[in-house]
Formats: sequence, structure tokens, C-alpha cells
Amino acid sequence: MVFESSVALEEAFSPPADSVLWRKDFLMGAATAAYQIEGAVAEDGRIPSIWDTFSATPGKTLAGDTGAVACDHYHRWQDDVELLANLNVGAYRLSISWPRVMTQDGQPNAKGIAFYRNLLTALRAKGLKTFVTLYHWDLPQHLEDQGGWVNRDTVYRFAEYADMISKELAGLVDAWATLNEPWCSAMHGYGTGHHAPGKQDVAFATQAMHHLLLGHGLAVRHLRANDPAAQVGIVANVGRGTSTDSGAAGQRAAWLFELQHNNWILDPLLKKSYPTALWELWPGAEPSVQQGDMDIIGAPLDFLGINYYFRTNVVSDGKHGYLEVDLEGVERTQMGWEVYPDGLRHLLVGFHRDYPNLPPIYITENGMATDDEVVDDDVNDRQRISFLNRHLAAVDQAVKAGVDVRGYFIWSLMDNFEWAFGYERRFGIIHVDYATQKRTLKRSAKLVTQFLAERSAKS
Ligand code: IFM
Repeated sequence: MVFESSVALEEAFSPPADSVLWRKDFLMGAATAAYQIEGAVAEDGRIPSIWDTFSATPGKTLAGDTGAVACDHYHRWQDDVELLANLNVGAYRLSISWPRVMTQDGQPNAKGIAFYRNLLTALRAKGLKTFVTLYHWDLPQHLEDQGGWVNRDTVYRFAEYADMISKELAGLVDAWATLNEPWCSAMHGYGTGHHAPGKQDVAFATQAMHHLLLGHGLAVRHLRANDPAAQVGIVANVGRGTSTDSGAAGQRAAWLFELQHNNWILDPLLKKSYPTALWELWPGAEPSVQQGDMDIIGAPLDFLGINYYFRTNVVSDGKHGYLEVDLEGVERTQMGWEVYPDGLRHLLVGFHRDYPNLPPIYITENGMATDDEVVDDDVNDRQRISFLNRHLAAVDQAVKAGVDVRGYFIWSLMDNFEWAFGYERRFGIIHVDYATQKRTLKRSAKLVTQFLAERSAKS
């Protein structure tokens, strides 16, 4: 089910006069990730990643789509930087493909590194701030062959990669994020199997999560040592859980949902411990943790990236867990996700209340998929415009409630490879025709551009 016509649409991008969005120091940006846009998977020494393997396996992605070509950004990056800069945004969030920059024997791959050096240099020359994620899900396949994130050894390989690439690119990055959405890497990669490498064991997922977070902590040390002027953080996807059952069982289900999605990551990072209720939810799946690990994981952060998309309604499963039950008659996106802006405000205010050492926040991803079509060179993505308006209003409310949110990145700069959903789901504010690689600005992109021009013209 998609957009319901009863929902009020705002055709303009129109933050109220007192919104934080008008502040010139509130960073507005757009985001992408390497495997989703680059293509060129076998060029210039890039080695296979788990997503190459997974997407080439029949039945794993919609229509068998792979990232082999994607948006061909590897070849078109100069035009894409031009498009991005013309949007008037202040920042671009991208990720580095680990398999592109490091050989199988752990040596730097000069050609792959040159790609990012050129890209970051061009972005900087356009006055854009660079937010760079080290790991957005594309583990080199040879490491997965040794057990991937379930194997503690991968932690040390990741730290070596972080060390090498931050030496190579020091001075070109404003903000480093170690990981994008460890929840998805751990749970979808090793628990549900919806993502690469497609394993299905919750004990693998919890061990993978511990190793991802430990890898994060070790990477933080290298990033700080090699690029002291840059900010260092991590990006977590968070979910709002509520229950139509107002009784104790329903409320516990909603609490457990958020514990499993949010606190599983934020507690180790900000409190140096895992929530123990997780091990009641997943009996026997407590990860193996060595002495000193939690101190490494809990190293201070300069920022926390928050990715928010939707709310989930849950009820008790009658045992230790919860069941997801779709609400009827709510507005949804092309992904089937509920549009629920207040969840973002609620979560931000809650994190501010619950974590005394919460670092400054960037909303590193927010956006929606729609089945956009180009008609006469125009893409009228009205629902996305309304979505962005409402989520930005939620951010503004959180800021007014005292949360230190410093910026917002639209997911995504352009339509791209949406993982298991292939190319059908379009998240971009720029439309991509995959047959011709033509880029067309959607109305959302034009309105954001116009707003940012107005903002910078204000005294
Ligand atoms: O496309 C993804 C992105 O890679 C990670 N966060 C969620 C987005 C939409 O599903």
C-alpha cells in the first residue's frame, strides 16, 4: 500500500520561520553508499565483496539485480559532484568500498584509493563537507570465507583497513563514521539472512554485532591518530516501536522492540554494556566478550549518526518476544514502511534523556522510496516532499526540546541499488534511468535547492 490521498500534501519545501533549518550552520546534505552507486565491481583491482556474491546468487535480490553497474558513479563521479554541488547542500555523505582500496593480502590498492582521493578533493573544491563511512556493508568476500564478522579476526582486519585508509585520505575528510548501521550488518547479514552474507543464526548475529562494535572501537583509535582534525563517529539505524495493546504485555513488547533495535547498539557505545534483557529475548546467544572489549567499544565519540525511517507496531508473542503486526490505514512508502515523523522526534528526545554522554547528532539518513516516473523531464515526487517537510519538522521539535542535532542528510542523493530490493525501490531526490544513466532532478531536489539558496541569501 502506498500514499493515501487523504494525507495533506505540502507542495513546497517550507520550514517555518523559526525552524532550525534556517540556521546556516545547520548542515544539510545528501547521502549514498559505495556498493549502491559505484558499479565497476571488477575494475582497477577491486576484489569481490559479500554483496557481489550474495546478489549473484539466484533468489537473493528482486529480479536478480546486482550492483555490478548500479549508477556507474565510478565513471561518472565528476558529473555527479557537479549535480550535487548545484543542489546548494553543504555536505555529502559517501562510503568507501573496502574491497576497492585494499588487496586480498592487506596492501593498499593505489588505483582504488586514487578514486576516493580525487572524489574527496573535488568535493572539497566545491566547498562541500565530506562525511565518509568506512564500512557500509561491503565486506571483502575472502574475509567472509574465513567466517566474516562472526570471526574475531575480521575485527583486526577492519582496524588495519581503517588505519591504512585514514593515513591515505587524511586531511580530505571532515567526519569519519566507522560503520553504517551495524544492526543491519549483524541482524540481516547473520540473523535473518535477508542481506549478505545471508547467514541465519541469531547467535551469529550477536557475535557479529560484538565484533562490528569492537572493530569500530579499534578504528576510532586509528582515525584519531591519523586524522586528528576530523570528527569521528558511527552511524546507527534506529526504530520506533509502539503497540496497539496498551496493556503491560503490549508495552513490554514495544520496549523490547526498541531495546533490540536501538539499545543493543547504543548501550555498548555509550554505557559500555549490553542490555541484559537481550539474552532473555535470545537465550543462548550471548556473545563471547573478552576483557577490555567494552572499554574499546565505548571510546568517546565526536558525533552519533542517526538513520531513521519508520515505526513498527508490535504485540507480545506470548513468550519472551514480540510479533510485528502491520497497522491498517496508515500512510506507507514504496518499501511498505509507515511514514511516522513523530517517531524521529520521540527517539531523539529519548536518547537525549537516557544517555548523559550523548554526543552531537547528525541525522545521517532519512528519506523514502517512491515509484517515481519521469514525465516530460519532470518527476513530481509530492509524497517525498511532504515526507521531508514533516521529518525536518520533527528534527526541529527535537532541537527545541534540547537535543543537539547539527545536520540532516537526505537518503539518497540519487536512486540506487536498494540491496535485496534491487533497482525497483527509488529513494533518490535525483532520478536515475538505469538504461541510459540519465539523471533527472526530481521536484524534491529542486525545492531543497531553492530553499538552500534562500537560506544562504538571508542576512
Ligand atoms: O539504502 C539503505 C542504506 O544503504 C542504509 N540505510 C537504509 C537505506 C534504505 O533502505
